[in-house]
Amino acid sequence: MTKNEIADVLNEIGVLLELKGENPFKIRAYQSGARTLESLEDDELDQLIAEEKLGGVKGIGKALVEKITELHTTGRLEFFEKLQASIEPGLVEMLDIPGLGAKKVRALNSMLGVTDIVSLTKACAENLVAELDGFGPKSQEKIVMGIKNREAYGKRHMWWKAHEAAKPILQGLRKLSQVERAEFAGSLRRGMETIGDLDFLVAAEEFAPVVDWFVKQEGIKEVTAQGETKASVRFASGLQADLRIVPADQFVFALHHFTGSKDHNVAMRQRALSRGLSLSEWGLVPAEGEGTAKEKAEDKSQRTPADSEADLFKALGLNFIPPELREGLGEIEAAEAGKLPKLVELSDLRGAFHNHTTASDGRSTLSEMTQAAEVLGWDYLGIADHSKSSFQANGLSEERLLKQIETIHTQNKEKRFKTHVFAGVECDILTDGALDYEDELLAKLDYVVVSVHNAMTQDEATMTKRIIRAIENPHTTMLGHLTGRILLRRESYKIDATKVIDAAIANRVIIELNASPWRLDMDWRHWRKSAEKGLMCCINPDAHETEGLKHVAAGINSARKGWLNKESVLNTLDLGSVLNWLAARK
Ligand code: DGT
Ligand code: CA
Ligand code: CA
Ligand code: ZN
Repeated sequence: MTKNEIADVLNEIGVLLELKGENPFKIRAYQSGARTLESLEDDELDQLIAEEKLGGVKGIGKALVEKITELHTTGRLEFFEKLQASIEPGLVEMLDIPGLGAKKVRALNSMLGVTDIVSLTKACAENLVAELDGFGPKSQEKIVMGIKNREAYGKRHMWWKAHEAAKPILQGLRKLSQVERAEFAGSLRRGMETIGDLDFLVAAEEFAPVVDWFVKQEGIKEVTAQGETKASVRFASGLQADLRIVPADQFVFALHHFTGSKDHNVAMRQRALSRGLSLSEWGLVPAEGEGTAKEKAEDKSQRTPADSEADLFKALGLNFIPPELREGLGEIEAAEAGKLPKLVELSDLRGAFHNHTTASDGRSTLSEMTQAAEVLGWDYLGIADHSKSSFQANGLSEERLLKQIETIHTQNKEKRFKTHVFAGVECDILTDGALDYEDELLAKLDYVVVSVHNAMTQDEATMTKRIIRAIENPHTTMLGHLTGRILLRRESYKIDATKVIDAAIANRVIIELNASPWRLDMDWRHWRKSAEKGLMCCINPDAHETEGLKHVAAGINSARKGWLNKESVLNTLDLGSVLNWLAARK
């Protein structure tokens, strides 16, 4: 196990011990042990364990040495497994409700005998939580809302997680000897930020073995439908998946149909009809004449041949429309006029600007992050740790920030990595719109990301004014996560997005597309119009560890859905051009 995976286990042990009402000192030992581990380098940990020197590290006691060593060498920990087994799963599930930490769950359990979300719902309905010490009517209301949201949100899944679950299934399908072609379809293929269910489309010579293979996938809890040409399953994670199998000559039409969206399909069918054609999942055939669309499509002499979706679009007088644009938002008109954008691609990115390190709440060190960026082939990496007011995220004091700037300059000068590091900060926008550091310090940085992290319940006018004031600060380079939303978990703060976007354009401030799969903020629905008005984008992973840098791929999905070409995205520029761009702003 890597140091961060081990730290995850230690943190989880802390939570479980808290649920059990263990001694706070013991709990804190696990939490601080986790933090100490994160601040090490992976090979440093290897070495400390090999030389049996882990006990000498401040913050890691004897009990932790044994547990960390066990996890590091075997990838398992008996103590942890026993602890997990000793706790009611219903209590752990309650931690999912926003605002409920281990301490509160324990209190609800010991004072009201609540053991799961069902009994918690009942206790709230009986007004018992409102009357409880340390809770009250407001927190009861928040819990009730949290449970409701959880049900609504529970029906959808983040694209990143859905994609990770779907990838091996697609690979497996493609390996089956009966399978000629296999693709994702639906919202997964269109790169939506959240996914209702996974859709797989297969062209095969023989269907039954494909269905049989599909319903036996690891983690399936229930096969909800199984037929000759399709199957639907539900995984233990709650994710559902549909499989459809068609003969090879229907594949392109079925792929287009099941990729959707519904609005796009409706508009495409209308376009076909206006040309005397009928478009369906079975094929493109003359609208006139005897028989159903399906029957006509089975007749080779009637159907339009298509080997690829490009052929299908061409048959309707259209340029190829990438799946991300198929939302029924004018893509057909643009394809007809030859005005589709050349969409930005993952391989266009040369770096990214909003990333954290262990200096604040990140879990990888500066050199680990730089090395990971180098492995990705990035020319540059921007470090933007939290500012001092974000104390919960270990935000940097002036002294610590100055020291970090110096470390970065030294690292660049010594050319330890091929990747150049920009010294920045994610500076809190204070409640009145002022920034969290003095101008003199901000001027020492290569760039400044400004973000809202507190007082998120301000009314729309106050929040809008607050953010615009921050945008007008001459040191501000870009605005972080415009709305603060956490997908399927927390709504946006109230904000007049159009006013903020216009202020950003007027002040030549970039708005980031925060590519964290939990955020994807600013939302793709705003980008097309904003970029047309001159807004510049930067696709930022907001990485808190090396793996997080890869999240730019989720940001690329949203950028493409927002019709962005590479000219609108700062981090497609090479190092020299970025330096020029930043210099021109100053
Ligand atoms: P999701 O799963 O809610 O994230 O969204 P999708 O787009 O993946 O929707 P899904 O899985 O229900 O269906 C996949 C595609 O199949 C959908 O985007 C378009 C097509 N489709 C499904 N049902 C209908 C329908 O009733 N009418 C039309 N025009 N298309 C449909
Ligand atoms: Ca779907
Ligand atoms: Ca579906
Ligand atoms: Zn932030």
